[in-house]
Amino acid sequence: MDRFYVTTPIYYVNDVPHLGTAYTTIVADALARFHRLRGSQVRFLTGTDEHGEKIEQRAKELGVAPRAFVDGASQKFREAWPHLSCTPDDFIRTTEDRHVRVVQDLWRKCRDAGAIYAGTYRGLYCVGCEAYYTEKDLVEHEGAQVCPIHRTKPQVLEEPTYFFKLSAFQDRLLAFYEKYPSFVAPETRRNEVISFVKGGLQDLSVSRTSFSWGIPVPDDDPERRTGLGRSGSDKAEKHVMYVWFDALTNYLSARGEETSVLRTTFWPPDVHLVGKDILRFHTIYWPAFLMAAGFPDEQLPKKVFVHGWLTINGQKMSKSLRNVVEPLALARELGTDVVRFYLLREINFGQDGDFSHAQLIARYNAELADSLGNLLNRNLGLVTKLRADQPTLAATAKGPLEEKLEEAARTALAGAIAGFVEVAPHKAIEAIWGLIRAGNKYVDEAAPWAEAKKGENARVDTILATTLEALRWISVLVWPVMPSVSDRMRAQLGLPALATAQGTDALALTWTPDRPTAGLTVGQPIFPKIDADGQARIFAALGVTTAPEVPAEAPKAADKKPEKKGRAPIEPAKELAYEEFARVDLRIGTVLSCERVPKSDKLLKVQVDLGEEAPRQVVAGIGKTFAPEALVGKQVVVVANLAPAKLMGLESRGMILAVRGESDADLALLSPTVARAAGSRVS
Ligand code: ME8
Repeated sequence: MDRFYVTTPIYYVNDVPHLGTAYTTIVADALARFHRLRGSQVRFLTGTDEHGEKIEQRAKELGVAPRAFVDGASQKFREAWPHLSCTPDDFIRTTEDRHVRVVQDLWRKCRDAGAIYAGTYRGLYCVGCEAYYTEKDLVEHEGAQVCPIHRTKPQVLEEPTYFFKLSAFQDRLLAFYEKYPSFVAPETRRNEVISFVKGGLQDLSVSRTSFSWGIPVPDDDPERRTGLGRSGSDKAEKHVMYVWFDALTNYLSARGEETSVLRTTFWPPDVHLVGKDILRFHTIYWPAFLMAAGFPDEQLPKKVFVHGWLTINGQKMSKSLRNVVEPLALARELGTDVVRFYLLREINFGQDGDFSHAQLIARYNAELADSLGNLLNRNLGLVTKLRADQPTLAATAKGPLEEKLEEAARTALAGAIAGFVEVAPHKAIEAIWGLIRAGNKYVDEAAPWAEAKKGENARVDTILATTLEALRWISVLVWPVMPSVSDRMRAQLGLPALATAQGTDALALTWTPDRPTAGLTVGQPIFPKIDADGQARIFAALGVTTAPEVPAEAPKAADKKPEKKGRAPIEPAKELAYEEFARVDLRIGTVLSCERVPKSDKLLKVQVDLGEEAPRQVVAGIGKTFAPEALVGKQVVVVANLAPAKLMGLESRGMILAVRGESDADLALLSPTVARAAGSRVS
């Protein structure tokens, strides 16, 4: 039987669960649910990282003993995740005995293999990152050299330490990345890691003596230490482990004791999900520790999937902004599943993404209320209206429309499976929504109300049964992302809630459009539309200001240039449903050649490569700003499905997007910030 072991980072308890940590946990939960749905044996692990200087400092600030502090703080994480429908199989704490034992055992194995030696560390340390830095890692900020993440000056450390011989693993790590190309994903992160390792690895300080809140280094007999090389008093120092040696081992210690079944079943991990901030720890240190302890390559974790960074309404997450997108408050206002859906849908997993309240409401209305909710309510309504008196609805009068919908269902199923397997939940959702869109289109085209008028009852039954079948499939497909929505849909469809069972693949769906009507209930719409008042209420409850918040770097009001007189306020355009926007085919084009249109000072005839067989000719009114030769080789954004038009007798097939300044002679072109293949979709 297949098994699947997925992990999140274990979160530092000096913070509370927030949108960033919720994001990784929700993705892990959706993956775990997908694999459970397929009947695999699944282990989903999360937990808390409770040792280290940062935590010790935080407890001190609060005036409590570290132990009492971590107990309370860890509990907040444990309690938060079920409120987001995240159901980990285990929650590990690094202060638990089961963990401490395994970490010390791993240390002994590394030490006995000669990979740990005693010495003195002289260098820089950022407590915020719990990471060592060299001068060249730092960045300039307000005249000082600071940590690139926390913008604080690192500590200068000089203390006796045990080193891990990371430098000795450089070649084996490179060979490992070569042999297992999928170990680091996405590809760009893999390249980043390889080039970092190729640049040379320094031995890593893996113990600290200047604080005590950590796992004691085992067998740390001062008399046995050699090479610590400082005064006799140092020999009495107690070494605790570097917090990352301790923390990374959680993935191993959660497997339990030698005798535990988990131990054999759930190793190696299938996917470690991590944010890009902790890429190196997971892709360099972690496999190196395991290698040192004697793990063969095939027993190392299979994949570290590195995701991007979330911003909030376009701004970096900060403590004050976090309150506004406190995940549990969002879930209370909008529903847990809506928050899960939005995060998984909106962000291309792996890339940076933005959490925007306005976009959340827009997606909710377009994709949940208008698409999924509409398909369900409309069809149950039609059954009640047209054929409630029938005990069963059977698809006996099938035609090409039914075939098309069945095909769309199969495509959605395959796409959803592929998306989850490749750790791309956004692709899985896109595939599922392909079926939802097809379902709505099908009902419009098949028009059961018109068939009913004609007395074509066999057609009416066929249409209703076919749509109900599509809804049944959808209720299964959405479960990993929206488990409660799936339950509610199924209750209205007269189907039992999904129960996962090991060895039973609930995604082995068969298309059987043949349904009893008993049990079908038109319930409350599961996604009532949110109108402007509703949005205002939600925003008020969450403390979201509708006006964009002033970014920290923005000039203060007094420094601002006075507004130009007579400048009209920006009129908000009429709201556009996402579905409508999605019909605009925006593509990246590369300008191959360009010339002026005779007798026009404004028009340019541009040949653009859109990744098609032949270049497209676009006639663009940008000639007052740009000389033709200046555009060759530039990448632009093209509306590719604009109906062809004739301008001064020349055919134009598309439109190049530009932003107007003061006049037609002051245009700016839109262009990707990094080169993209011609024809890439803009979305
Ligand atoms: O690093 N966007 O814990 P941590 C996306 N204890 N994800 C975010 C995010 C954001 N703005 N902010 C946080 C630690 N995350 C260590 C891990 S593992 C052996 C030890 C998520 O509490 C993301 O997954 O700082 C990131 O890697 C993690 O939270 C960091 O959590």
